[in-house]
Amino acid sequence: MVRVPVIGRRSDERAAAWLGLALGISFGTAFVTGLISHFLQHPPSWAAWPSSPSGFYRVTQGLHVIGGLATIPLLLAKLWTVYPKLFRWPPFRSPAHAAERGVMFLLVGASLFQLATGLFNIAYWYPFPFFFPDAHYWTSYVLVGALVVHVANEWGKVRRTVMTRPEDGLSRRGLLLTVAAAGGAVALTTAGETFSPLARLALLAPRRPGVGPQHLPVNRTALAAGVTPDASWRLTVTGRVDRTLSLSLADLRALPQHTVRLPIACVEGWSASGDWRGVRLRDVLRRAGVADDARVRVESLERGGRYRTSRVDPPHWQDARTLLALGLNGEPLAPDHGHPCRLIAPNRPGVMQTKWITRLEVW
Ligand code: HEM
Ligand SMILES: Nc1nc2c(c(=O)[nH]1)N[C@H]1C(S)=C(S)[C@@H](COP(=O)(O)O)O[C@H]1N2
Ligand SMILES: [Mo]
Repeated sequence: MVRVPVIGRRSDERAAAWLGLALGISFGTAFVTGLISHFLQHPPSWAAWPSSPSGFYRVTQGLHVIGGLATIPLLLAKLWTVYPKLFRWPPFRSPAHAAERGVMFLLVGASLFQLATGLFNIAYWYPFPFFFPDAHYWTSYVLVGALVVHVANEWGKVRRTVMTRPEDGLSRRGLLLTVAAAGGAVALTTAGETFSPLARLALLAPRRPGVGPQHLPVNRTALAAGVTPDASWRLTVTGRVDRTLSLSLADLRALPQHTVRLPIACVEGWSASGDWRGVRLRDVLRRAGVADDARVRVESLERGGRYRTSRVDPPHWQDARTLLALGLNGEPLAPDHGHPCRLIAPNRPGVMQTKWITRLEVW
């Protein structure tokens, strides 16, 4: 018979309890920030998000991705301290024990799945056959459901641990310090993807502020999107309007121009600010004569692609900072940033800052 290694040493249990507490806080934060990201992109039809504070999504999604990455060492350490329990024999002693283990397997599986798919996604590696956001979204409910049951079961142990002094604190402290240092190192070498003072340390970040055409990263280039705008380009405004508009680039340039400093805040956690120059979206919509409660769909020249359109609700199109940008950082917009015309609005995920706009459909 295979002997299971001795487990349940007090120091291991204490380490597992502290790690569990940290993981609970981190997963809770990831769940909340993840849901914010989901509902910013898919608001219910009766709701609209505010456009302020302008950097809100930049912070929540930065926290989501950087916090999630920093959690990987914690999860690995937690599994290391408890793994003999996962393979204990017999697998079930009673129906209650079977249920408890079922929850454990869901919890471990969902945790590994979330951290692994999240990591692959921001690394632009898609080895899985499913659509990442859908799988990641639904698994987060499984994870949090299992987590709530697990915490209810283990809460007594955690409280005892946190409230009492260790008998053999040294080995536990060593493990916890190592894990904290590893998590901190991950955070420090990725946080610069959104927090520019740390940009030079962002060795592990796939995108960095300041790196790219016009000092801004690009996710999808004009070439990749198959977009080649020419002189015949026009912006049309149609739908629930008093007057249909068809504007050339020269027409747009003849309207009042404004400059705003706003970030692109990608769902993948990176973000970078630019000085955008262009026409206020509300100025164009008012010219067409739209109602105050109007909603707008902006449409790109891009033929396919998931992000060729996005919805703009009243709080965003009425905001003076929301531009149809024609320029960036003192130059005309580069093709990769959406020339001739792209949307830039405060508090909005990067995927909704539509590039190469050619049509505004009002309803
Ligand atoms: C290494 C850790 C993680 C990374 C790198 C990561 C990364 C990401 C990314 C890149 C997105 C944006 C998806 C998109 O809209 O294209 C996202 C969304 C999301 N994440 Fe995570 N994540 C991690 C961990 C977690 C965890 C632990 C949870 C749950 C407890 C979670 C829940 C969510 C939810 C609910 C969304 C919204 C999905 C949607 O828009 O439908 N994530 N995550
Ligand atoms: N038409 C179109 N617009 C788009 C995209 C796209 O694929 N197609 N990508 C979006 C994403 S994911 C991001 S993060 C921002 C990036 O803007 P940038 O390339 O100017 O930095 O553009 C958004 N606008
Ligand atoms: Mo993005």
